[in-house]
Amino acid sequence: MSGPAAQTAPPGAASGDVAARAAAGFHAAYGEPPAGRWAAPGRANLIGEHTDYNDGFVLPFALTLRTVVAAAPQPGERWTVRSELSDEAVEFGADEVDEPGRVTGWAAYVAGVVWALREAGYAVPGARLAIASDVPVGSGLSSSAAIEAAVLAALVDLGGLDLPAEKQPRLAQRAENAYVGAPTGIMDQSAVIRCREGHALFLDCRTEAVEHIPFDLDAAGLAVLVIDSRAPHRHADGEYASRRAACERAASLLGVPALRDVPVADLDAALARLDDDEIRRRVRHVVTEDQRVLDTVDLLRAGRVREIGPLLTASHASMRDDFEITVPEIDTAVEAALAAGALGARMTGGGFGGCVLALVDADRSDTVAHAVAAAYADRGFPAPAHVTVLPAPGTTRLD
Ligand code: GAF
Repeated sequence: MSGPAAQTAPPGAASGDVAARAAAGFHAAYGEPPAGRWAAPGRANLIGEHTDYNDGFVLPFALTLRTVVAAAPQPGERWTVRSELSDEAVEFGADEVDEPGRVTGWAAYVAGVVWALREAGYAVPGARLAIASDVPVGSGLSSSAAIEAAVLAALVDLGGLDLPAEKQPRLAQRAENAYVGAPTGIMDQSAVIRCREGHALFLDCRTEAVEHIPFDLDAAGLAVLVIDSRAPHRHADGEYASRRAACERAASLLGVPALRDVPVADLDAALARLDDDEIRRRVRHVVTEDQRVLDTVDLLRAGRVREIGPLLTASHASMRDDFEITVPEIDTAVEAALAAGALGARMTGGGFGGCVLALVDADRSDTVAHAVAAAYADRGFPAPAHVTVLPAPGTTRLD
């Protein structure tokens, strides 16, 4: 991502570089070229936040920022991993993998995938891996799902494992939930694995049915600006888990399997049955957010891309006021983007920091980015970063 004074990078500009870095990292670590390279993108969520673990709807798209894994088989049940994130290689065998908690830090995402494959009964090939990434860590763009997906694709191909792409998100999510210990839903892994270039992924998180919805920004003369708020994640893990617990409690109080089962037409009646105001607001966010996803999909299907702006902005207000997952930096970025002419703007991802996306006329992208930077300077916040993005493909084998 660029700083506020720099030009936004053309989408895809870093892709060749990151693939070359993965190959070079592999060669430097292991003294030979890799057998192949696998790329998985970061993602932005266009709309549908905290709906995935409520069995609801989401509409993410993949980014051109990617994580690339260069890999080759090695004998036995041993895995060696290098990452640009660390000077040290991490090596583990089946014993360490089979005991969640023994491999920690960034390597847990790799070990978690090996563990989840083994738990599902796959004969996972031993492998050497080298990881390079352009997906910023801790910005809410799914850098962890990108590692999981790229490693999974590499191991599936190297081992000739029978695990089609549509079944890979659940397995990668299992690695994240049960091995890494983050109680996330299915959105991020689905997005980074299943997205298509030029499309957003309309995912029903209960059935895992997908529809690839054309999201042609160029044709509409629009751009999506992703602004990294640079806000430190404040208690993000605990707050995420507590939102999830509140939603599950609300579903149980309402006697439904999940909040997805509360139709928006029945929302007022459902809210009247709940005593706790905080729980009521959580429910209102999830139920109205599911409807906003459906409305956004309808507009995109009809080619009315410009008209989704107000839905994005309404989603942000709901996250801010009802789900209470935004922070001052994020709200400042959204307000400044809208004041500078963005058609819609919202936080994307789990919340408590991370990124904002703004739908803008392509020729106003720099103006909006600079307005956000100026608002940050006024408030004394550290300068934000920004990049314009286009919907990119999901996990791919490069060579
Ligand atoms: C994080 C989680 F990983 C997703 O599963 C999803 O819940 C998201 O927050 C909020 O929509 O990215």
